[in-house]
Amino acid sequence: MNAYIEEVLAKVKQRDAHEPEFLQTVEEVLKSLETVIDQHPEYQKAGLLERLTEPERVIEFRVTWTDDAGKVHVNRGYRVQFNSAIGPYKGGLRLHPSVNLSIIKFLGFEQIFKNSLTTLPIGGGKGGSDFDPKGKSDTEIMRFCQSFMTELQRYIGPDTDVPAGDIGVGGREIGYMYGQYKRLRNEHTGVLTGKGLNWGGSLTRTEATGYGLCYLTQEMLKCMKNDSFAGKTVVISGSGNVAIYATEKATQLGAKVVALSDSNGYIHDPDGIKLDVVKDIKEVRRGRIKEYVDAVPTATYTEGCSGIWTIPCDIALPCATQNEIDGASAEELVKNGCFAVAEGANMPSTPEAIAVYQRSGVLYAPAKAANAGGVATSALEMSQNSLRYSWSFEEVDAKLKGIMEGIFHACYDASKEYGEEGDLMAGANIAGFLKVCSAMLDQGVAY
Ligand code: NDP
Ligand code: 2IT
Repeated sequence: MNAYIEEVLAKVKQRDAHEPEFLQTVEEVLKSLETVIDQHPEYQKAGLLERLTEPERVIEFRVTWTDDAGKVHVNRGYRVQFNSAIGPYKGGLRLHPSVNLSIIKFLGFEQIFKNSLTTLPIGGGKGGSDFDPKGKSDTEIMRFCQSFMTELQRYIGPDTDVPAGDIGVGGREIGYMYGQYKRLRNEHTGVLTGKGLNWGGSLTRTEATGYGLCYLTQEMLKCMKNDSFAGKTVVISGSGNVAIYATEKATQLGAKVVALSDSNGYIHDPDGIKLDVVKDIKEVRRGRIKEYVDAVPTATYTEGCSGIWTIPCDIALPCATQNEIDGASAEELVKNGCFAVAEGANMPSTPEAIAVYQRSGVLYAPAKAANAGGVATSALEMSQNSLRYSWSFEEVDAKLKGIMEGIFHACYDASKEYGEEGDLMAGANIAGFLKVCSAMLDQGVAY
């Protein structure tokens, strides 16, 4: 390995030894940059890799809130402002009991390169809390969000840092947080994205990550295999925002989606998922995916998550969470005929799973390229807020499609230019990295 990369990796592993998810993504990205680093000695001179792997700012804070019975709870809140070279920090907020600094740093690090790939002027950040929204009443969610924002508002702003949704944060939570920001700051600005359509939100933002995932996948299938979604069987994990709109677009493009999941188990509907049933369960009633079989008795429900990857499919779209496909699940997918994997979730494939895809010639669209449609549309929401204007659904959708096709080609071209033609993981890392590096070099170092 290149000596500079080796040295930086060793330093990060020593300094952040207790952050396995962060180390996983840093290792993946740095290892794919070997040729670039060899060709650009000026990066080492400017300490670029050391600077890139250390967040500009990490904010950790107490979030105190009261439940409906009057009991006081304390959670931990985070915002990692990772890199502002190309624009204000931008990235989602995750509310899930598993949230810790390692997870927020891995998501923030990925976000730097993803946001760079969108071609829009946004830096990388991420935040969240170990608060568990499951089983909480609306008023408990509201009090938590208000308390979280009471502290977070000190550090964010429309030109500084613009959070959005991620796992556990959708329109309801963004609304409560926005209301509190406005109350405290007396400002109606684009400080959050994913807002409601009546108060500054963008059409297509709700659909954007899932739709964008399918637009990029469709372009990959067309350009690398002269193929398309039409007539394909698709397995999608998760049943949240990304999974639902990936199902909708894949179906519109002629595929049959046969499985969805949540953290308890998965449903298999060989006739094709009825999305109106899923939307009613998940978006209206906030229920569990197993309720699908009550409405569609010909479908089956199985407890446990990883079994979903044993269902035969042509295309797999993991849209739940990190490390949900391990080496063994990847082997299962390949054995059953899967020829393309595109990641809606962030880092859903373990390094062992990625090695299986690469060994088996599976087309692989990595998360930072494939799921960039959400944040790209967030950046379009910021533009509309600055303009005090709003574009139609069709206008935003067309921009999203153009951006996703452009991301595929930027990744493909970079993979070719740096001697790894068709390796979209290397291409995404390289293309994302080069733009951030050039911005960092332009802006100098603080002495
Ligand atoms: P949601 O909260 O809407 O849905 C998350 C889904 O994933 C749920 O079905 C949930 O099941 C499941 N899930 C979450 N954690 C786990 C876990 N530990 N094990 C198994 N299943 C789990 O989130 P999103 O759809 O917004 O996010 C899904 C993924 O997409 C995440 O990786 C996120 O980072 C990524 N992403 C999201 C974007 C967005 O715009 N929202 C943009 C780009 C990426 P359950 O209900 O049981 O928890
Ligand atoms: O992982 C992601 O890109 C997101 N959760 C969306 C971030 C955003 O700012 O829209």
